[in-house]
Amino acid sequence: MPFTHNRFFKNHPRLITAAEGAYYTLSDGRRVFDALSGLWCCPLGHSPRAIVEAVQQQVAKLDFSPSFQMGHPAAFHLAERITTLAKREGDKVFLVNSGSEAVDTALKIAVAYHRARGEASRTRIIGRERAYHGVGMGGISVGGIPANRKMFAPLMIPGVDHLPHTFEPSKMGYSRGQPEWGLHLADELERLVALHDASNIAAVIVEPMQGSTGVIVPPKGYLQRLREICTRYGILLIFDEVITGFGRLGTPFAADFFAVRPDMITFAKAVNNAAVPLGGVIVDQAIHDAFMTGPDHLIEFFHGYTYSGHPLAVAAAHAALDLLPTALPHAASLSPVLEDCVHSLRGEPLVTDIRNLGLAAAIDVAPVPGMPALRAFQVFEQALQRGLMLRFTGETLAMAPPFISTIDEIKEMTETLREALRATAALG
Ligand code: PXG
Repeated sequence: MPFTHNRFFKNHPRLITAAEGAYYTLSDGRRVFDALSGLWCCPLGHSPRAIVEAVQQQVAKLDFSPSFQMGHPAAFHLAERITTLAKREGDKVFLVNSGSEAVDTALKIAVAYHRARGEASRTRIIGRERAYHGVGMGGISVGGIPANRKMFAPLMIPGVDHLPHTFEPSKMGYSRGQPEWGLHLADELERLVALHDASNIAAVIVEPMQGSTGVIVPPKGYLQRLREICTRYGILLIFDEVITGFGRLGTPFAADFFAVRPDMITFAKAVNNAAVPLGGVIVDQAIHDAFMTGPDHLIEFFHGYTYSGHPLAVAAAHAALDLLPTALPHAASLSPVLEDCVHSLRGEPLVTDIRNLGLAAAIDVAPVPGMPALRAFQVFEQALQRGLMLRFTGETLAMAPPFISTIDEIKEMTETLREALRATAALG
């Protein structure tokens, strides 16, 4: 099983049998609130009728269509809708099937772009500590989660550096929204440029808000500073928006929220509410155009997947994009509710930090001495028993409720978490 304690799971199986709206049904019949929208996947709630019908109709009409040297109209239309939503008319979209594929695709585009322009020495990629960019060879190389890297060290791509992460609890504890402290950490990019010379650096990739590692919110001005430095040295800036894309911060993309224009945006998950696997990369028009050289009967970019632009995934995305204009303002209006709710947990037993941005929040708990990662797991178990499915990772509990949640559901989620924290503390 992916990222799972397999032996524990076999002895304590937790099986989901159905889902509707903001709730899962477990195999014992209990309904639980889906506090992480799947794995940040289903902001529109589970099985919205319009998405179900779109996929049903599509499988009957065109179940699969090859995307090598052929195409289907809905995929091109989707690319246009996505670039319009991102206010990036003229940009291009490369469709894939997951966030990991989107990241590896973006890294390949970055290196190939510089080469196509005659700057073949620009090969180094800069990621960030604590980053999660999926599990492809590129993604783990630029990623910064030690456990995801250490077993695979010999397989990683060469020439990767990491910026420091921006989480410093002593400077930003219990911050609401963006922390005031930490802008200077963006200047570490200047040091890497000085060390390697810009002529050797292809791209910087960051999650605008770090998700998987526990909702690390960028300091004020940090992403703008990264943009300035990248622009100054001709380095491409890639935002990995697999979690933030399609509304999680209350804007279509995090790029809108922070008013920063990256050169590429990777996305997946919420693009089609995860009904069928789909991901992609938004690529600046100028990057695309740099590939368009040579005889026009030849392939310009030797990359792609059998299922790129799969008709079912594309149909689900069109239906999801139809629903987004209503869901997005609701998500934005729930953000302050979530902020107030989660910060009301300050002072509860075990809690060491709370942070939030958009419709996402995280709570850190004090570790069980000598047993890393056990405490959050205990809280997760206590919450699950009480009808709430959180996400736990390390000493962090994360929440990213569906956009369709009600204010009462956000409040109830918080109170259940409060009970779970108290019950966990009582375990000793
Ligand atoms: N980039 C980012 C920023 C992600 O968050 C990926 C790439 C990889 O996507 P795929 O589709 O290949 O899994 C992700 C995935 C969590 C959690 O608990 C987050 C992810 C996946 C599973 C759990 O935060 N993000």
